[in-house]
Amino acid sequence: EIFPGEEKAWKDALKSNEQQLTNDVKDVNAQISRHVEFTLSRQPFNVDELAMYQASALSVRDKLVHNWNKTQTAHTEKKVKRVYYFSLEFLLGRAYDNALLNLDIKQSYDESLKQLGFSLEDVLDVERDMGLGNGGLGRLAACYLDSTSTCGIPAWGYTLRYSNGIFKQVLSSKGDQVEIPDPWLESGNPFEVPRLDAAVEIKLYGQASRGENGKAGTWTGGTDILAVPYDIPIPGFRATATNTVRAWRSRGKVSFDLAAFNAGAYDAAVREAEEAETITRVLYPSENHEAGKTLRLKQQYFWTAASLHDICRRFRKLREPWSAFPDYVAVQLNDTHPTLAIPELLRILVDEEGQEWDEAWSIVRRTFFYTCHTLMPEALETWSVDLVGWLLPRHLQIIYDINFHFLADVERKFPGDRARLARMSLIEEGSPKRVRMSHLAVIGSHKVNGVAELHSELVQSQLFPDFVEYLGRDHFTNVTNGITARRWLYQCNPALSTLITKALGSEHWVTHLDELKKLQKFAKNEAFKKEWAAAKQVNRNRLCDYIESTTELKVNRKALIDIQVKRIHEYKRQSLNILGVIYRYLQLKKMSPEERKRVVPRLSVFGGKAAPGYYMAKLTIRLITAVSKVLNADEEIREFLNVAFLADYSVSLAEILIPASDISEHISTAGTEASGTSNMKFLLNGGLLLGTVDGANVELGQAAGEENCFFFGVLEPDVRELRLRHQAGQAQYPPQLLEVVDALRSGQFSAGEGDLFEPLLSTIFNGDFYLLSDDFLSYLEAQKMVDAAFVDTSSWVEKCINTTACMGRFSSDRAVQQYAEEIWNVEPVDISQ
Ligand code: B1N
Repeated sequence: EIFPGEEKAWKDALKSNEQQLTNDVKDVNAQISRHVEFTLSRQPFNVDELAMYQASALSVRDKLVHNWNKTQTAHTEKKVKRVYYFSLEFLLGRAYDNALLNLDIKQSYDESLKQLGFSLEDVLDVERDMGLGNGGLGRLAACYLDSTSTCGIPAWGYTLRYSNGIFKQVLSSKGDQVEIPDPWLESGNPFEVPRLDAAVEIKLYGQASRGENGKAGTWTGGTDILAVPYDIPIPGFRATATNTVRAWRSRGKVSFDLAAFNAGAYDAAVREAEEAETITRVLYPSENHEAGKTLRLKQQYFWTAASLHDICRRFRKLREPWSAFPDYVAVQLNDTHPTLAIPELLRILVDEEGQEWDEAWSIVRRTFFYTCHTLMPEALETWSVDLVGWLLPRHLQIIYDINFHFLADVERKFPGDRARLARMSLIEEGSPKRVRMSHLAVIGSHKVNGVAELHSELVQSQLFPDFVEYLGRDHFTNVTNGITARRWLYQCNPALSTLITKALGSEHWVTHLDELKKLQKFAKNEAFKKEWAAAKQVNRNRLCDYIESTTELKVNRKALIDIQVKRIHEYKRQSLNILGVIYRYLQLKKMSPEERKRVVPRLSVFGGKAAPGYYMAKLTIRLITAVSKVLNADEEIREFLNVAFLADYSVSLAEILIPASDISEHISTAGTEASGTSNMKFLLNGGLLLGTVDGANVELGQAAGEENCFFFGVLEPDVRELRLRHQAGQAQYPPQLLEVVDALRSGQFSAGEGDLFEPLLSTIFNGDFYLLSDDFLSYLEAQKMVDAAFVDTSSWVEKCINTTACMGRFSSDRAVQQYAEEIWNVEPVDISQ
């Protein structure tokens, strides 16, 4: 039975709801005012910008919900295979503008808000970013969900609903990073729907027992915590298909302990509930670095267990045998963070569903897929065996059992190779013993992929060579990352999008990014080039306005805009960039006013957060802000060279920065940046690349043509040798670098405090692990080429057009379709209107 009660009554009522969703301005006015009056319970005189944001966003949500219900009904009726993207981070940014554009109702809302006395632009600006991520890994998850909806692939994102997302970054008067909490839910979130009825209980601690020879074990006692799902709709572009990000919130199971409460111990009564809620209180603010905190492991289990519970409940409704589970379910593990899903699904199958071990293990291995996002040793997760055993006693037994079977099999294939067994074991021997999550993810998955061609090669040769031998090459593959052109061109860059649409004759390119290729034939068209440059100037002005309104800087609007925005990390080498800026400054100081006039003016923009405990990253921010202050105070120089450090880099700020760049810097030490994704965004928006031969830069260069990029630096195969040379004290330091170091040591950039930056400089002279000294000269050389190329405006614009034209491959639509075909075996579904 679909309808309780009278079918006709339901159908008439639903029909009338649907009729109320029209997009004429008059109807939109009515929809918004209904939310003002009934949802917010306010009157027109009492509507401020926040209230207008809430009411109008809720009216947009109504339209999303309508498509959402249709999508879920179609998926259920057609019994389709779904993909579940498990990611501890979803860096969604803002939802409102994106929804307006995807639903093609922005004009109606613009006009409606005008009539109701508001500016849409200001109302859009009220929305807080959903900052549920640190950087590239979390934003990638957001782009992928966008693409699954647009491409009609049935998908769910599973994550945690942190009540505090990534911290807000402000700068102290000295120019140091200060972290401020981000209670983004303070004034509610109109784009989420709580599903209190779908809450599940998650156990921690307790006692476990193994079953007899591979039969069901038990897990009893412990503490039960409630996981409550909050759903966020992810609309496709001009499509009905609307997928879901389901974010779990932890709650105490009983709101307080009645016995303790009656005994007058109020604080004790609420403590347990408080502790439960702590699990989703905050996002861990480090990227590419694992702190190994107990709360983080609790987060990982809480999230994966709740998500699997949900998936299994959905599967049971199909009344299919468990052997069919992988025909309906593909789970993508976004890095090793959700690896506990592997022993958890085994536990469900063996302990709760009575499956035999071998059958259960086979189901698990056909269900999971693992994406590796890094090579950095400090980012590879291991958890102490004692901690896992204390928090998840049954899972530790299961991990040991997996390891037992696994090592026996390795021994069969490579008899007598004890060193190999030790290298491959799921358990790292030592005190304490530790569980290697990446090994568990590799053997518990059907396929393992890296995120760019170079990275996927290194995953096989550096990280998992033993596993390539054991499992075969086919177990490993590459899917180069991608970005959504909806947010990262259509939405963030209206000036350029309008021009592209005009040139190509339609908006078809927004969902078929390969069509940008057709821009090539305009690359020599003078009128088109003029319009292209004008669009860029609109975006440069927007950024300059932003800089002048948020900092004390006065900027030269004709300057070449050079941007490096990403997490602050030694391997990303913001320090190389700022040392290069200092070198440029020192040269400018030596020039006569006449000579200076021949120099291409430069505005260097930095942005990015440092993990709160990462000393060297924070010192790098201090160095950048210190240089900025000196340059801005230097009246002789500042029109030729200025530096801006923009506080609180975020998705929304990226939307202003990315369209404005002339060049952007992606200058990691070769072999350290897995892919990078902002590199793709900058090039898509008609900026050129200044980069090392690393991550996706390699493929971007192949696509755009090397003549349109500025590459420099040592190559990955040479890195090991160079590091050894540094360790042996045989390194050479170029005089240009020493000149910069001397200036820093003189205190010129630190009010006479000559040793302020010494810890940073000393890394260069002690091992220089990230090879700054080896790359400094070629970096300066590349910057010289940039200046030379920029002088020839006409050929510069041509390079930009040709670059944008070649970015089709870097669409996240291509990436998710590749995952769907080559990895998940999931097909797109047509959601009829
Ligand atoms: O993932 C991005 C890549 O484009 C970047 O190159 C890569 O650095 C980034 C632990 C990470 N790798 N690992 C992380 C994030 C949070 C955390 O707690 C590791 N982030 C990346 C998308 O593939």
